[in-house]
Amino acid sequence: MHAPSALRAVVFCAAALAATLPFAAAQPPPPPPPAGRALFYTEPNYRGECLVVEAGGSSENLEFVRDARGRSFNDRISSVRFEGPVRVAIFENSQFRGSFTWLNRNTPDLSAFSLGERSNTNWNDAVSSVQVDVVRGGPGVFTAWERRDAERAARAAYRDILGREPDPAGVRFYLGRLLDAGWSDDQLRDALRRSDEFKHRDIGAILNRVYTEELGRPPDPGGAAAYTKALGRGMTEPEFRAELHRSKEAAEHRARTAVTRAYREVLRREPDPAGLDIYMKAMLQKGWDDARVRDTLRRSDEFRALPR
Ligand SMILES: [Ca+2]
Repeated sequence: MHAPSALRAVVFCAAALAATLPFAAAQPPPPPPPAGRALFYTEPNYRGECLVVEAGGSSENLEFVRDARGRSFNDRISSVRFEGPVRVAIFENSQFRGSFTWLNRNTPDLSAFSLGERSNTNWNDAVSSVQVDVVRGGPGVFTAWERRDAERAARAAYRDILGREPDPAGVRFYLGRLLDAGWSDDQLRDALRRSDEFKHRDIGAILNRVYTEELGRPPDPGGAAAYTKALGRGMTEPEFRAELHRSKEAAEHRARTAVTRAYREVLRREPDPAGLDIYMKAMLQKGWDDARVRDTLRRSDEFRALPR
């Protein structure tokens, strides 16, 4: 039995156990044996019909993958067994769309995993497409978390990726993924980047907020276009902020803001252009900090002449 070429990575358990598929002499030699595979079963505890997906393989629509009796595997998977260093991503819809979750080890009953953050349904009989990844560094992909560390990781990931503190439902959901599915910190962050909230961020508002805070001005058309694209591709707000923060313009904005504040506090006036220029240069080129600017202003004749 030959699998169609688009589904080469997908074979049924029975076929996997059979002798190697015959190859005609003219064909290139078969690829080296894969690093591992995942076995998807239609019943809990690795029973029922079984579908094998080799490491590095995927199936984008289980509707078209049939068991030995000709029934589709779509929305029928109930347990998943691992062989070798692989991890599995399961998706609610075909084409790797809809809710998704990582599985890092044998999963005897998918009904233990809720489908989404605010969903009452679970993953049993819901899987429509799958990916099986090779895991570098061998087995041990399941991360065993201390509860407190997991909570800390979830909060940090929320702040870094979504730019906010997590809500109770979000903490509960992702804490479950870390503790029960053994997600790594990277997998958690990847999942947050794939979340609806992240995908539907108000990119215009992020642009305006970060430009104003880092550069003290609205975005120019060129910068807006470039960063709209980068944010659309998954750049987080903190990553964007860090990038602007490193720019020469941001350093100048910080120095101008610091000198202006020092003038207002010490001399009770706005800086004149010459003074602003001198102290900005001192900060940018000689590494002066705010305190040194203030001290120097306090030693000026102008400060001594101020009424007490
Ligand atoms: Ca489905």
